[in-house]
Amino acid sequence: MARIATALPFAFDFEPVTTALIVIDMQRDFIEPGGFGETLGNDVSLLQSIVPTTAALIALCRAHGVPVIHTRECHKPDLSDLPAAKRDRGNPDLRIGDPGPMGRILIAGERGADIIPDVYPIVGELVIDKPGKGAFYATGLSDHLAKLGTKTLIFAGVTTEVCVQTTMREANDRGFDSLLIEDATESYFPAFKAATLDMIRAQGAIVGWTATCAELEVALNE
Ligand code: TIU
Repeated sequence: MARIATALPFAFDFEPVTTALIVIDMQRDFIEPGGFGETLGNDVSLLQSIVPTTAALIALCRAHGVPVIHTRECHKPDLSDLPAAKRDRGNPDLRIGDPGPMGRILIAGERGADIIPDVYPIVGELVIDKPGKGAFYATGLSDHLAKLGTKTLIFAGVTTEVCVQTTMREANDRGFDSLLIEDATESYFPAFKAATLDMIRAQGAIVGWTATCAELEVALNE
Protein backbone atom coordinates (compact mmCIF):
# COMPACT_ATOMS: atom_id res chain seq x y z
CA MET A 1 0.00 0.00 0.00
CA ALA A 2 1.34 3.45 -0.92
CA ARG A 3 0.40 6.58 1.02
CA ILE A 4 0.49 10.31 0.26
CA ALA A 5 0.35 11.56 3.85
CA THR A 6 0.19 15.19 2.74
CA ALA A 7 -2.67 14.78 0.24
CA LEU A 8 -5.74 16.93 0.82
CA PRO A 9 -8.10 16.79 2.57
CA PHE A 10 -6.30 13.91 4.32
CA ALA A 11 -3.88 11.05 3.61
CA PHE A 12 -4.48 9.17 0.36
CA ASP A 13 -3.84 5.41 0.43
CA PHE A 14 -3.65 3.40 -2.78
CA GLU A 15 -2.27 0.21 -4.28
CA PRO A 16 -0.11 1.11 -7.29
CA VAL A 17 -0.94 -2.24 -8.98
CA THR A 18 -4.67 -1.37 -9.05
CA THR A 19 -4.17 2.27 -10.05
CA ALA A 20 -4.36 3.93 -13.48
CA LEU A 21 -3.55 7.45 -14.69
CA ILE A 22 -6.13 9.22 -16.87
CA VAL A 23 -4.81 12.20 -18.82
CA ILE A 24 -7.75 14.27 -19.99
CA ASP A 25 -7.88 16.07 -23.36
CA MET A 26 -4.30 17.38 -23.73
CA GLN A 27 -5.21 18.29 -27.32
CA ARG A 28 -3.98 20.98 -29.67
CA ASP A 29 -7.53 22.36 -29.89
CA PHE A 30 -7.39 23.29 -26.21
CA ILE A 31 -3.71 24.06 -25.66
CA GLU A 32 -2.23 25.54 -28.84
CA PRO A 33 -3.01 28.98 -30.27
CA GLY A 34 -5.64 28.84 -33.05
CA GLY A 35 -7.57 25.92 -31.60
CA PHE A 36 -11.06 25.56 -30.18
CA GLY A 37 -10.08 26.88 -26.75
CA GLU A 38 -8.85 30.14 -28.20
CA THR A 39 -11.97 30.50 -30.36
CA LEU A 40 -14.00 30.37 -27.15
CA GLY A 41 -12.12 33.51 -26.10
CA ASN A 42 -9.59 31.86 -23.80
CA ASP A 43 -5.88 32.54 -23.13
CA VAL A 44 -4.32 29.18 -23.98
CA SER A 45 -0.92 30.09 -22.51
CA LEU A 46 -2.34 29.27 -19.08
CA LEU A 47 -2.81 25.65 -20.14
CA GLN A 48 0.67 25.43 -21.63
CA SER A 49 2.16 25.95 -18.16
CA ILE A 50 1.25 22.43 -16.99
CA VAL A 51 2.76 20.59 -19.97
CA PRO A 52 6.17 19.86 -18.32
CA THR A 53 4.60 18.55 -15.10
CA THR A 54 2.08 16.46 -17.01
CA ALA A 55 4.88 14.93 -19.09
CA ALA A 56 6.81 14.17 -15.87
CA LEU A 57 3.71 12.60 -14.31
CA ILE A 58 3.19 10.35 -17.33
CA ALA A 59 6.87 9.30 -17.23
CA LEU A 60 6.57 8.58 -13.49
CA CYS A 61 3.54 6.36 -13.98
CA ARG A 62 5.15 4.53 -16.91
CA ALA A 63 8.25 3.89 -14.80
CA HIS A 64 6.11 2.37 -12.03
CA GLY A 65 3.96 0.24 -14.32
CA VAL A 66 0.83 2.33 -13.69
CA PRO A 67 -1.26 2.18 -16.89
CA VAL A 68 -1.64 5.51 -18.67
CA ILE A 69 -4.95 6.22 -20.42
CA HIS A 70 -5.37 9.28 -22.63
CA THR A 71 -8.63 10.92 -23.67
CA ARG A 72 -9.50 13.20 -26.56
CA GLU A 73 -12.70 15.20 -26.70
CA CYS A 74 -13.82 14.86 -30.29
CA HIS A 75 -16.72 13.99 -32.54
CA LYS A 76 -17.44 11.89 -35.61
CA PRO A 77 -16.94 13.68 -38.93
CA ASP A 78 -20.71 13.42 -39.62
CA LEU A 79 -21.42 15.11 -36.24
CA SER A 80 -23.95 12.39 -35.35
CA ASP A 81 -22.62 12.39 -31.76
CA LEU A 82 -22.78 16.19 -31.35
CA PRO A 83 -26.07 17.45 -29.89
CA ALA A 84 -27.13 21.05 -30.56
CA ALA A 85 -26.88 21.67 -26.81
CA LYS A 86 -23.12 21.25 -27.18
CA ARG A 87 -22.57 22.59 -30.70
CA ASP A 88 -24.33 25.88 -30.04
CA ARG A 89 -21.88 27.10 -27.38
CA GLY A 90 -19.14 29.72 -27.64
CA ASN A 91 -18.24 31.82 -30.66
CA PRO A 92 -21.08 31.48 -33.21
CA ASP A 93 -18.61 32.02 -36.09
CA LEU A 94 -16.55 28.95 -35.19
CA ARG A 95 -18.35 25.89 -33.86
CA ILE A 96 -17.32 22.28 -33.27
CA GLY A 97 -17.09 20.68 -36.73
CA ASP A 98 -16.29 23.93 -38.55
CA PRO A 99 -13.01 24.29 -40.45
CA GLY A 100 -10.34 25.97 -38.28
CA PRO A 101 -6.61 26.60 -38.56
CA MET A 102 -5.84 23.04 -37.39
CA GLY A 103 -8.54 21.21 -39.34
CA ARG A 104 -12.18 20.81 -38.38
CA ILE A 105 -12.64 21.82 -34.75
CA LEU A 106 -12.73 18.83 -32.35
CA ILE A 107 -13.29 16.26 -35.09
CA ALA A 108 -11.67 12.84 -34.78
CA GLY A 109 -8.63 12.45 -37.01
CA GLU A 110 -8.05 16.20 -37.46
CA ARG A 111 -4.73 17.72 -36.41
CA GLY A 112 -6.30 19.97 -33.78
CA ALA A 113 -8.07 17.08 -32.07
CA ASP A 114 -4.85 15.16 -31.56
CA ILE A 115 -2.74 15.17 -28.42
CA ILE A 116 0.17 17.61 -28.19
CA PRO A 117 3.60 16.02 -28.85
CA ASP A 118 5.04 16.55 -25.34
CA VAL A 119 2.53 14.18 -23.72
CA TYR A 120 1.84 11.90 -26.68
CA PRO A 121 0.73 8.30 -25.99
CA ILE A 122 3.18 5.49 -26.57
CA VAL A 123 2.36 2.18 -28.24
CA GLY A 124 0.12 0.07 -26.02
CA GLU A 125 -1.53 2.97 -24.17
CA LEU A 126 -5.29 3.32 -24.52
CA VAL A 127 -6.57 6.48 -26.20
CA ILE A 128 -10.27 7.14 -25.68
CA ASP A 129 -12.18 9.44 -28.01
CA LYS A 130 -15.07 10.88 -26.02
CA PRO A 131 -18.02 12.94 -27.26
CA GLY A 132 -18.87 14.33 -23.84
CA LYS A 133 -17.18 16.13 -21.01
CA GLY A 134 -17.01 13.00 -18.87
CA ALA A 135 -14.73 10.19 -20.09
CA PHE A 136 -17.16 7.48 -18.97
CA TYR A 137 -20.05 8.77 -21.10
CA ALA A 138 -20.46 6.83 -24.39
CA THR A 139 -16.99 5.25 -24.25
CA GLY A 140 -15.46 1.89 -23.36
CA LEU A 141 -13.62 3.27 -20.32
CA SER A 142 -15.62 1.34 -17.68
CA ASP A 143 -15.03 -1.99 -19.45
CA HIS A 144 -11.34 -1.27 -19.88
CA LEU A 145 -10.86 -0.41 -16.20
CA ALA A 146 -12.78 -3.53 -15.18
CA LYS A 147 -10.43 -5.66 -17.29
CA LEU A 148 -7.40 -3.98 -15.68
CA GLY A 149 -8.85 -4.47 -12.19
CA THR A 150 -8.44 -0.76 -11.50
CA LYS A 151 -9.69 0.60 -8.17
CA THR A 152 -7.92 3.96 -7.98
CA LEU A 153 -7.63 6.69 -10.60
CA ILE A 154 -5.07 9.46 -10.83
CA PHE A 155 -6.19 12.44 -12.92
CA ALA A 156 -4.41 15.11 -14.95
CA GLY A 157 -5.29 17.28 -17.93
CA VAL A 158 -7.60 20.06 -19.02
CA THR A 159 -9.70 21.82 -18.15
CA THR A 160 -9.91 21.37 -14.40
CA GLU A 161 -13.50 22.45 -13.92
CA VAL A 162 -14.96 21.07 -17.16
CA CYS A 163 -13.76 17.68 -18.44
CA VAL A 164 -11.48 16.76 -15.53
CA GLN A 165 -14.00 17.48 -12.80
CA THR A 166 -16.86 15.89 -14.75
CA THR A 167 -14.85 12.68 -15.19
CA MET A 168 -13.84 12.63 -11.52
CA ARG A 169 -17.48 12.87 -10.51
CA GLU A 170 -18.38 10.06 -12.90
CA ALA A 171 -15.53 7.99 -11.42
CA ASN A 172 -16.73 8.56 -7.87
CA ASP A 173 -20.24 7.41 -8.80
CA ARG A 174 -18.69 4.24 -10.25
CA GLY A 175 -16.77 3.38 -7.10
CA PHE A 176 -13.26 4.64 -7.89
CA ASP A 177 -11.10 6.56 -5.44
CA SER A 178 -9.66 9.52 -7.34
CA LEU A 179 -6.60 11.71 -6.91
CA LEU A 180 -6.18 14.92 -8.92
CA ILE A 181 -2.58 16.06 -9.53
CA GLU A 182 -2.97 19.77 -8.96
CA ASP A 183 0.11 20.92 -10.90
CA ALA A 184 -0.82 18.71 -13.88
CA THR A 185 -4.26 20.22 -14.42
CA GLU A 186 -5.23 23.73 -15.50
CA SER A 187 -8.12 25.96 -16.37
CA TYR A 188 -8.49 29.03 -18.57
CA PHE A 189 -9.81 30.64 -15.37
CA PRO A 190 -7.45 30.49 -12.34
CA ALA A 191 -10.36 31.11 -9.96
CA PHE A 192 -12.25 28.15 -11.41
CA LYS A 193 -9.23 25.86 -10.92
CA ALA A 194 -8.88 26.95 -7.31
CA ALA A 195 -12.60 26.51 -6.67
CA THR A 196 -12.59 23.06 -8.29
CA LEU A 197 -9.69 21.85 -6.13
CA ASP A 198 -11.58 23.12 -3.09
CA MET A 199 -14.87 21.49 -4.03
CA ILE A 200 -13.25 18.13 -4.89
CA ARG A 201 -11.67 17.81 -1.44
CA ALA A 202 -14.44 19.51 0.58
CA GLN A 203 -16.80 17.58 2.81
CA GLY A 204 -14.28 14.84 3.54
CA ALA A 205 -13.13 14.27 -0.07
CA ILE A 206 -16.67 14.30 -1.48
CA VAL A 207 -15.25 13.80 -5.00
CA GLY A 208 -11.63 12.85 -4.28
CA TRP A 209 -8.18 13.96 -3.15
CA THR A 210 -5.55 16.38 -4.45
CA ALA A 211 -1.74 16.28 -4.30
CA THR A 212 1.24 17.47 -6.32
CA CYS A 213 3.22 15.38 -8.78
CA ALA A 214 6.23 15.52 -6.43
CA GLU A 215 4.12 14.15 -3.55
CA LEU A 216 2.95 11.27 -5.74
CA GLU A 217 6.54 10.58 -6.77
CA VAL A 218 7.67 10.32 -3.14
CA ALA A 219 4.82 7.91 -2.36
CA LEU A 220 5.58 5.69 -5.38
CA ASN A 221 9.31 5.60 -4.56
CA GLU A 222 8.92 4.71 -0.85
N1 TIU B 1 -11.73 19.14 -22.18
C1 TIU B 1 -12.49 20.16 -21.77
O1 TIU B 1 -12.42 20.60 -20.64
N2 TIU B 1 -13.33 20.71 -22.74
C2 TIU B 1 -13.78 22.01 -22.72
O2 TIU B 1 -14.52 22.43 -23.59
N3 TIU B 1 -13.31 22.81 -21.72
C3 TIU B 1 -13.50 24.13 -21.55
O3 TIU B 1 -13.09 24.64 -20.51
N4 TIU B 1 -14.10 24.83 -22.49
